[in-house]
Amino acid sequence: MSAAAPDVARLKALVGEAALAYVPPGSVVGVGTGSTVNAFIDALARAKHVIAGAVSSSQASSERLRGHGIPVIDANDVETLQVYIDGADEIDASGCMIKGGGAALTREKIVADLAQRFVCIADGSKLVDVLGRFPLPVEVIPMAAAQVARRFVALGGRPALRAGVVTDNGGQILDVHGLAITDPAALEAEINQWPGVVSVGIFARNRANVCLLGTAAGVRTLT
Ligand code: ABF
Repeated sequence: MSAAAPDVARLKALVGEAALAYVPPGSVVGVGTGSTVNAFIDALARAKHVIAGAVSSSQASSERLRGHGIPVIDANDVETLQVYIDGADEIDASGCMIKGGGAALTREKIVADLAQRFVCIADGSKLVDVLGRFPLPVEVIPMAAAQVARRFVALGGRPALRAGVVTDNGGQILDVHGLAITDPAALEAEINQWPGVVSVGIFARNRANVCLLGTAAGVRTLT
């Protein structure tokens, strides 16, 4: 009898709770987006008296924070954050990630850039050897979507416009299938130069410093 597949929701709650240990008392916390981050926000709500507020990476996270009575602070009103807590679609052993499944990658990069420490929280299924099994999200200016898609085809990718999605910034998302991202930093730097790209969902230049992985055996910490 194989062991029962771990309940993913329980794993997300586990790492959401574990992330509290990385939040300095009295600090303003950088908060990402997604269902694992939602578990962190819910855990944070039980400790909200020890933080000064949060800088959020999406309207969805802002609404959840406010719903718990946690002040949401404008990114322009802070000079730095001690910690940024966010999920990922994929993460490798060096902390490089693919992010953007939740279409919030641009603001996630903005808030992560403010932080001194990036703590990624994820269930164990997100850990991969090579990034790219998850289709790479790229936020584009709508008028550039077709040209950016052609550039990905030239790289061997299979881009698809994410139907019915307009980001918090008014952009569109291309999801690029079929890439084996063996040099995340180089590919991130290359794609960032393409006209019309707002941001690419490779987090290598600013990768996770710590990763809390939820597994059936408990929380596995990668640094
Ligand atoms: C967010 O976390 C996104 O960048 C990424 O897509 C998402 C992962 O979502 P979940 O935690 O729901 O798997 O930061």
